[in-house]
Amino acid sequence: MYDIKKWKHIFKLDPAKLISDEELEAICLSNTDAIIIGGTDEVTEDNVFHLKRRLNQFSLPIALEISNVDSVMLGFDFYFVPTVLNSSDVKYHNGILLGALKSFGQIIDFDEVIFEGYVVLNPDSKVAKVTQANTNLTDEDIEAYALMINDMYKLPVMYIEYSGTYGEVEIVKAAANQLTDTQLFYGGGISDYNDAKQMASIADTIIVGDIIYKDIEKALKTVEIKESHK
Ligand code: 1GP
Repeated sequence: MYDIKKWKHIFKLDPAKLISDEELEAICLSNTDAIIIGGTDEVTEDNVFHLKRRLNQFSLPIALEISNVDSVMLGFDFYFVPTVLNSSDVKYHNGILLGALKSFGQIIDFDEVIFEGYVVLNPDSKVAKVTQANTNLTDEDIEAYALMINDMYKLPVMYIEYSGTYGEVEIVKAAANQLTDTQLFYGGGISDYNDAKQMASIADTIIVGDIIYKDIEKALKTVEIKESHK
């Protein structure tokens, strides 16, 4: 069984975006710790299935981050289930989850399910718009969310999500300083090695997404942060 606590670096692939076989192979052989398949919109059973099938030839762990119930399927090593704590719509707290449990509750292997306490912070991102997230948060708000996740909900993962833009270091530090048990994921705007190194020095795990589709070489360089953590 894989130990997600040891993961320092994850590539997140959007099933709605095109990636060549060569690029996919480079991503999978890059020494990243895992692949997440996830996106905000146009995530369908069809495009998740096809991307997963292309990934099956590689031996690294593959997780599905669930954004809608229709695109959930068997065969993943992990299922990451977000709860967006600063969303103003209960659907993104537990509404999608309720639907998923009604459909799959009896067959879920809960050892494969990782509940992620999301805080979405880029107001211009699709995820912020879709979830109607209140992104106007102070360091104190972030600290309180971290306490909520670590000490009250006791979730395994807190995910600071700046999707599409590089985040504020002080905000990420504010979260990191409160967490004693919960693993801190940081994602958003990591576009080169230096960004990756900076966020990897604060968060437990960094998630690299968009740059894969914009500059694959730069994306691959971000994995080198693992060398300094050995
Ligand atoms: C998105 O946190 C991930 O959910 C990664 O963000 O696409 O901006 O790299 P980017």
